[in-house]
Amino acid sequence: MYFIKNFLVVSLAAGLAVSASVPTVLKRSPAAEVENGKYIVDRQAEFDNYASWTFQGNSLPEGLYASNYPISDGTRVFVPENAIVRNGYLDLLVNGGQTAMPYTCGEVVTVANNIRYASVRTVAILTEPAGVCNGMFFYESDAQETDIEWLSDANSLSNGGTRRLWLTNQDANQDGSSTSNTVSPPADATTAEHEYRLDWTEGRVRWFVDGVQVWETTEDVPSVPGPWVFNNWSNGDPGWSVGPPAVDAIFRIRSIEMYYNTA
Ligand SMILES: [Ca+2]
Repeated sequence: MYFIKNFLVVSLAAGLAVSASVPTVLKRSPAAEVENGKYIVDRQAEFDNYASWTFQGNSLPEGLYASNYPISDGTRVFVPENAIVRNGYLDLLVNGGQTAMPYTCGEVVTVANNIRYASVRTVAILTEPAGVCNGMFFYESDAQETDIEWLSDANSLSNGGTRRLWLTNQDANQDGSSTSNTVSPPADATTAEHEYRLDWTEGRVRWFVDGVQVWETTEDVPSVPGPWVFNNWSNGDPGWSVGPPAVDAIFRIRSIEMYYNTA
């Protein structure tokens, strides 16, 4: 990637007198193949439905809605005003400089609330300011969840000094432990768009970054239907999100593609 990108820059500089901008070399998952009305992903998963969201204008596209509810522990509240469509992005905002709980946060959820198995690809710029958790995940309950999360504070006790992308299945089998792994994010994850993908199929979850599989597991895989959620939040917990952020902290989503089945 690094080599290719720089080769391209050199080529453009040498070959073109005027270049308005240097195109970024994108690495994205291939689209599903369509066969007999089914969407086939990687020749191993089959889905009936496809949804694609981009963010033009100033309102949320059909199929997504903004959350408006407080978390029961009183630490934070999701407000529609913090799910902002502007400049071609969905900006999920945690306001900077908050001093009193509940901290205001932003979240959108799929109108489809009966998703069971999906390949979801989110192109986004993760949050730079410390003190939030960016989430892209399936959620039915605290025991039926598979997720991708970004903790923007390196000093979160979970991060332990190095910011990482968290990949987790919550404790579906109720043995007292979730199933989790971390990977290094792209080096420019907080300034450039990258694709974060989760493929949830029966008995297996696979995670991808920029079209490359980074992990998979067959442990604690959820099995019930529910919605997909995209959020940005802080509750001040030093063990996880830390925060709240000193300045406005924005999770910027460029697009979402979802191949999915319902149940
Ligand atoms: Ca478990």
